[in-house]
Order: sequence, then C-alpha cells, then structure tokens
Amino acid sequence: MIKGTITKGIGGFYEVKTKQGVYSCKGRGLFRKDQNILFVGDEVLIEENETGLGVINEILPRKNLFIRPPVANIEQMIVIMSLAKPEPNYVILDKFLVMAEKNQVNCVIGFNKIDLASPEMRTYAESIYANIYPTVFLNAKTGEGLVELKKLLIDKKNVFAGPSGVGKSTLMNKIQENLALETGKISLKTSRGKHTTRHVELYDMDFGGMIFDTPGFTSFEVLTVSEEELQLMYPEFAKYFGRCRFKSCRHINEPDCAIKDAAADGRIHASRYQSYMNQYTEIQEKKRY
Ligand SMILES: Nc1nc2c(ncn2[C@@H]2O[C@H](COP(=O)(O)OP(=O)(O)OP(=O)(O)O)[C@@H](O)[C@H]2O)c(=O)[nH]1
Ligand SMILES: [Mg+2]
Ligand SMILES: [Zn+2]
Repeated sequence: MIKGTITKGIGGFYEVKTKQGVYSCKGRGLFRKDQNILFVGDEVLIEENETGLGVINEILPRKNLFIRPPVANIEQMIVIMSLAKPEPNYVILDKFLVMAEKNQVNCVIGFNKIDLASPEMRTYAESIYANIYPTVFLNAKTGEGLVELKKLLIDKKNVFAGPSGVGKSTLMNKIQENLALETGKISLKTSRGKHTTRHVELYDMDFGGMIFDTPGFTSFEVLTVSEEELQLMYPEFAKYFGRCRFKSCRHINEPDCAIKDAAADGRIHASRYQSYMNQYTEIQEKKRY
C-alpha cells in the first residue's frame, strides 16, 4: 500500500499525491456509497490495480475536518474578504474564525482589493482585527502585501476561504506563479462573485507548504459550538474571564459582566461583541428546534 494525500476529488475520482507520483484513484466501494466521506486533504492508503488506476483503501486519522469549505487536515485558515466589490461581511468573517478556533487551526485574515477601498474602510477593518489575528492588506493585482502574506504561509497546509469574488484564486495565482487558476468577474449589478472556483484543490508551493483553493459561498453552516464554549472562540475575551460577577456568566445580559464592560468602552471591539451575541442567539435558537 502507498501513502498519499488527496489533492482533488471530482465525480468519484480522486487525485492522490504520493512520493512515487500522482495517482488517479477511485474510492473503495465503501467510500463511494457516501460522496462526502473522502475529503481533499485526507491522508490515505492506496493500492494500484492492474490498469494503473489507484484504489483508496483506507483514510488515516484526521487532524481536523471542515464541512464548509470541505477540507481535512489543514493547519492554517486564511480568511479572505475584499474591502469592496463585494463589501466585507464581518458576520461571515467571524463565523469562519469561530469554526477555525473550534478546530484549533491558526487564523490569518487577508483584506483584499485595497485599491477599491477608502482609507477609512481599511482603518476600520484594522481596528477590529489587527490586535487579534495576523491581518494583512492586499492588492492581488499589484501584489501589494503579498510578501507579508507569503511569510505567514511557509511550510504550512493553508486553506484560502471566503465569499465568492473576493479574490482567493487571483491571490493564489500571484503566490504560486505557475498555477493559472481560473478567476471570475464580479457581477456589475450585485457586486458579488460568480462562483468561478467549483471544487477544492490542494497545490504545492515552491517555498514549502501547500495551499487549498476553495469555492466561495455566501451562506454558512450552523456553528457546531455550544453556548458555553462560544466565548472561548473569541481569543480577545480570554483576559476578562473570571472577572464577571457570576462564574457561569455568558456575557449577554448578566449584571457586572467584565466582557460587556470591555465592549462598552471599546477594549473589546463592538463589532466582535455584536457577532458574539448574534452567534449566541443562533446557537440557542438551533437548540430549541
Ligand atoms: N481591483 C481589484 N480586483 C481584484 C483584486 N483581486 C481580485 N480581483 C478581481 O476580482 C475578481 C474575482 O476574483 P477571483 O480570484 O475569481 O475570486 P474568488 O475569491 O476566487 O471567487 P470564487 O472562485 O468565485 O470563490 C476577478 O475579476 C479579479 O480580477 C484586487 O486586489 N483588486
Ligand atoms: Mg476562486
Ligand atoms: Zn460576563
């Protein structure tokens, strides 16, 4: 048996990269029954059959698994938002970050299309995130900010995630010159992307490490964290833990809450606290049904 990594999966066929080269593979009958069982990023054991086609026999234990985007075994998530066309969606951004935290994956935030945004928009985005996560400002067309981004990617398995049209594939083409990924136009009417990238694919980088390109999307899976653990997914809350009046404080409407106080005077950014409250309510509502 040969060990490899799934780098692509389309229509029941999988590309598996091994030390001996790339194999085109089918899943064993068992996997084929459920399309979703094999994920790009999975480490697998394959066997070559008489015709030269590989058969995936076994999935090795996963370090983590994301349903949206559908990837396994990632080390770092690069959440890309554009500052304009389309406008940044901080609610979706915070959902990505919560899911990454939940899976104990490093986060980097990339704000792209700085050429289309006002300095105020940039300053605002910076004021929310720069103290919490590595935050880079990018122009995929000119390459501005890319040196800084590349440094953060070296030797890791990185997934690029974010809504359609924010420039994920364009950025990846700049990072790894020979990729030639297809990139799309932005709808003039809605300023949204047109879902150009259709599948997840994993690519090697010349300077070490790998990058996954993923299709953009607008909706988001429901959060799979509990009411109790949600607060742990906001790293900037941590230094206030233990300072609320109630030990079981959820920082929503309890009196003498250190998190609420911090949000009130800007030590925690209002946008982040708002996201926390929204997500908390969503989790509660989900529980009710
Ligand atoms: N002005 C400007 N346009 C950009 C920039 N980055 C990307 N674009 C344009 O934005 C459009 C969408 O880029 P894509 O790379 O296809 O976006 P994507 O995030 O991969 O989108 P999906 O594959 O649909 O998820 C293309 O027309 C790009 O040329 C940028 O920094 N500035
Ligand atoms: Mg794309
Ligand atoms: Zn509290």
